[in-house]
Amino acid sequence: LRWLTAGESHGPALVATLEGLPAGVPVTTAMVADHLARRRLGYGRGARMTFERDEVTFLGGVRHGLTLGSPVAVMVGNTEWPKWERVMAADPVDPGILRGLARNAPLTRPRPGHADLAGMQKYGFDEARPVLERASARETAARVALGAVARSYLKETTGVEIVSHVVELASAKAPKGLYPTPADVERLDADPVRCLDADASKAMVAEIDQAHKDGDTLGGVVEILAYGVPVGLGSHVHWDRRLDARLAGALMGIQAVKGVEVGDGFALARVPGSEAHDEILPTEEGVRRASGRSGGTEGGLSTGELLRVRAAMKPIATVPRALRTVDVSTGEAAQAHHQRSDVCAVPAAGIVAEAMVALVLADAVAEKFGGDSVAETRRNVASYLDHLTVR
Ligand code: EPS
Repeated sequence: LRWLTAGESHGPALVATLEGLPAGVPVTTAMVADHLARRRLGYGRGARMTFERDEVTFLGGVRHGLTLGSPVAVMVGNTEWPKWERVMAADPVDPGILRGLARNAPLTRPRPGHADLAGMQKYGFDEARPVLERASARETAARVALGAVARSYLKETTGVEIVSHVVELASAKAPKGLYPTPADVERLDADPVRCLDADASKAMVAEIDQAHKDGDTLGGVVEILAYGVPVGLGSHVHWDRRLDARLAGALMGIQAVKGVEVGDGFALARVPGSEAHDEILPTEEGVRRASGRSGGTEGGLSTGELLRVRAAMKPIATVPRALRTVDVSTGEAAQAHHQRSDVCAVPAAGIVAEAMVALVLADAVAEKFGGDSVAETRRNVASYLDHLTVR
């Protein structure tokens, strides 16, 4: 599969294309809108989440609810666009008009932790607007739109289902070993922080309330679980084919993510080998692992066990209690610019992470099983599973 997104945070729309899916994948506007709505949930998001809507339009690749095998193109409109149509116009605008617009004031006080400063230096801008427009996590709406398509493909061809939950938010933690299943998704989405444990959820909400009062922002950790992943996605034969490497790269590519773990990740580095691996047992259902420490990958291959990955998101860089910076127009010490911001976007990051995992798994499924129609892919999956040398 190949996929790309384009679009700025306050531009007219985000667009995304996905190439390489077979024909016959069920896809509807409503399906994508549902996932986009899930991404907007979560306690601690800023004002924009309440008044902006994500408007979904398929521009290609889908007919009467099914993919055609041609590239899928989807557009997510920014309903905020009318307020920005001159500031973000594609065509030149009279500088006199631009000067009079408060929204167009040059952003010369880059935020520590954001792409602002390094982006200005790299691309040769003297203010941060041209950088932050694309660095913004608004772009994740486009990924979630494609993720919705990828998960439908996964479900149809392999039965894979993806769930995410918030396991840490600042210092509040969900109990260890809590693995929500697809049956828990409704409950998770109804929770303000997408955490299944009621006490932990309350503690997380309290953290956000406190940070809000303090003019601060918070990060956290999300865990993504993929059920029904067949054995043998990815490969041990080359570094860039390893499924865990592909998942880590995809999750690290989410704005503000600073750490990724597969399975028990860093904790495995602290225990002896006898406590780090998942022993292999003969069972009535065939060979199974006795535990899930590896997170469902060994040697860069999926094992057929529960796939489990985590992503750690740092606190949002737009801190209301602004951090120290330099005004690049004067070279003087200053406070970073701040307009409005989310206190915490960790619950939304979980939805984005689901989309990234879906896209990586869809890519690995397409590579392993091929097929130009869903029916053909299914036959290939069934034949492979029927002929496994070890079961
Ligand atoms: C974002 C900053 C905020 C968020 C935005 C991501 O936007 P604004 O600066 O316009 O208030 O609302 O997220 C979205 C719009 C979205 O749909 O997720 C940032 O700097 O990353």
